[in-house]
Amino acid sequence: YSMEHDLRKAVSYAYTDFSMLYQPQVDIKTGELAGLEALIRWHHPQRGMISPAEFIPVAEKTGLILPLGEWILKEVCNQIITWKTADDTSLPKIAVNVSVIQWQSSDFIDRVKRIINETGVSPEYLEFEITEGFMEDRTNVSNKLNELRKIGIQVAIDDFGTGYSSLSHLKQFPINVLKIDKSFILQNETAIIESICDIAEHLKINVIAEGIETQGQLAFLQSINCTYGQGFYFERPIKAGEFEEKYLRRQ
Ligand code: G
Ligand code: G
Ligand code: MN
Ligand code: NA
Repeated sequence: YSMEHDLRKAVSYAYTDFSMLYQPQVDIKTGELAGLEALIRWHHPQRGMISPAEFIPVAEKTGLILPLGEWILKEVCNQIITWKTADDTSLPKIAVNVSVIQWQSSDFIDRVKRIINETGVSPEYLEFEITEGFMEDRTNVSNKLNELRKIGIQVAIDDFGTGYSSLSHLKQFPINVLKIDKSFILQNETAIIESICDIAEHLKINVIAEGIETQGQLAFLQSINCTYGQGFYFERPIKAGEFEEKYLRRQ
């Protein structure tokens, strides 16, 4: 069995073995829905569900992340349009994970613009989550971020605190959200969490704490006025239909 071979096949067979799940992000003070993160799943015909933690690195190594990443973005854009048609009032923004390999491809912005035009989605519903590695190659980082801002797409730094990022970049670049890596919340690294929240507040960047699993973790985040949260304590990643039933107002 070769994951690369099967992934190539799954991409060439019209992506039918992939699906997107959606995990709510909430306002920590009120518990209100503030956003969603789109997360891919692969249902392998023989091996069952394979985690993106396993297959995304293979997709990145082989370049398959480029067509797969386009499929993901189209899928989310079409989902936004479906949801907006059903309920125009309670749909929050949706965060899409963008691989550093996608980000670094020279036509990344063109691909994004094309998908937005083809689907007709309102770009203000979109947020891109990119890990800190995207700042490592400094060429065009500002240009690309400014292009996204012009289009109206927000940018979040994913897994913040685990990788390369100079604090001066946070001030220099137009970044909307820091997502505190879930390892800090899961291990109750209170000093680190509080420091990241302070930096974000001073720089006027929103912050989301990931990996909230317990009432104790939530209480700590409330006590330091952390604004947004995401984690199994609130909701697991769920199917589009379940999100609709639980969270969207019906007309
Ligand atoms: O959803 P889960 O916790 O299993 O995700 C595991 C890893 O896969 C995380 O690092 C997450 O960012 C990544 N991942 C999940 N969905 C996507 C996606 O749609 N695109 C990319 N590039 N990465 C994803
Ligand atoms: O790397 P990224 O932050 O995109 O990864 C998101 C992943 O984190 C998703 O695959 C999701 O399944 C997982 N996740 C979301 N909430 C929790 C949580 O409360 N605890 C743990 N352990 N994982 C979580
Ligand atoms: Mn993410
Ligand atoms: Na993260």
